[in-house]
Amino acid sequence: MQKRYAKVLLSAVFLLAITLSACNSNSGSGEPGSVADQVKRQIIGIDPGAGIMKSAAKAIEDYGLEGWKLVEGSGAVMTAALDKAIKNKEPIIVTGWTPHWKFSKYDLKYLEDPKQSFGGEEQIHTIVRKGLKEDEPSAYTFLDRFEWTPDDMAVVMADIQEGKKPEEAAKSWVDANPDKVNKWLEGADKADGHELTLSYVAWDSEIASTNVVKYILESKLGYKVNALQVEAGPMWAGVAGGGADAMVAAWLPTTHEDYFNEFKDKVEDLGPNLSGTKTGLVVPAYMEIDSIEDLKK
Ligand code: PBE
Repeated sequence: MQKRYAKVLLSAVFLLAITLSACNSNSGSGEPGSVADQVKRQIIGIDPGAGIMKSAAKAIEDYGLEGWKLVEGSGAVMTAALDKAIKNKEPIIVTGWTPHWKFSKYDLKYLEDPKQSFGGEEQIHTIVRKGLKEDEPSAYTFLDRFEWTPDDMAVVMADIQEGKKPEEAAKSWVDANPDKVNKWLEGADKADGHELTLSYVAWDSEIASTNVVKYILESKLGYKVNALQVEAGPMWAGVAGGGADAMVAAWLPTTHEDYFNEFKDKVEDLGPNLSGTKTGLVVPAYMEIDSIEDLKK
């Protein structure tokens, strides 16, 4: 008899719990359960100097997301937060970009951006210091020709994500793609130990590209390369001021628009090294929203 009583009680508690959690997931402005409340009106950002932070702040403005906060951190902190949320099947909104390994590891989607706060199509450009052409013609020739695809970059990023050292991942890709690499190097002489500095930011996409370029400059052209990891502002300022020789991490025309406008007269833009990038707000596919506009609900 007592056992039966306990069973009924348990069922009742269970039912109550289900009912409560169903009420909780009701959506509606400001009610507990709206996406805004579920994510505590937070967008998980990256390093404050990243162009995507400016675009995300603009999105908060453009879409009238009052009370929303863009949380500063880093690329690594952002992917750690994403990983944790997905493991717990929790909602999360992050600043995201393509190419990035997170899209092959997790089922994610970009929120539509009808107001184009994140801009339209863009490319990653190679930017060098003025005078590099005369001072280091071999490096200049290669850097001018260096151009690869999001799929190429994805291979390097995936290797690094799976635990390979960036230098090793770069070497594997270069060894596996001699035709591409040799084309970039045609007519470029060996530079016998000349020193070069590449500036970059620790974004996963740029860790991949910078390591590939460094490896080619060193192993094929004989340079000694210092890969200088800095924030976005110093990355641009370094090339403009001559402290760095080059960088392959300029997202244009939108993401690094401010930096470009500030430094364009002091650098040389060698054009795109990769086309087909995207930036925006990214969520796990299990979240039931599709557009940045849905965040207002
Ligand atoms: N990113 C990756 C950078 C450029 C490369 C999109 C995070 C940014 O400045 O936002």
